[in-house]
Amino acid sequence: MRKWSVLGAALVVAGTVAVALAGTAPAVVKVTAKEFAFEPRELKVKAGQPVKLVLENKGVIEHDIVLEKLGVKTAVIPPGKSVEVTFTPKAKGRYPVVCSVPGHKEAGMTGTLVVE
Ligand SMILES: [Cu+2]
Repeated sequence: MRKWSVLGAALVVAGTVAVALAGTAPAVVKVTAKEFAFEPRELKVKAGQPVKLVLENKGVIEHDIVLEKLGVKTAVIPPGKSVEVTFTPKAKGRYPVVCSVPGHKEAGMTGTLVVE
């Protein structure tokens, strides 16, 4: 009986350390925007781990990146500039990514954030 409680306590401590480590190290995800696509189109991150999303505009007109279901939105940035936003996805799933400049989503500026 005693052995099991020691093992249980060790697991709880190990779990806490893992959560603490995940909490301190944001995953850096780089995305480029051009007319009219994001590269890459699919981004993979882990639930509960902070994400630093860096958008670089390699196009010739303004773009942004929006994950409406996660409440994430960057400023609209001009060509040659970049912008970053940090957030922590809590729940696993597939979240649509779009550029919110009128007409861009329809032209193909969409993608998916996969939270595993
Ligand atoms: Cu755009």
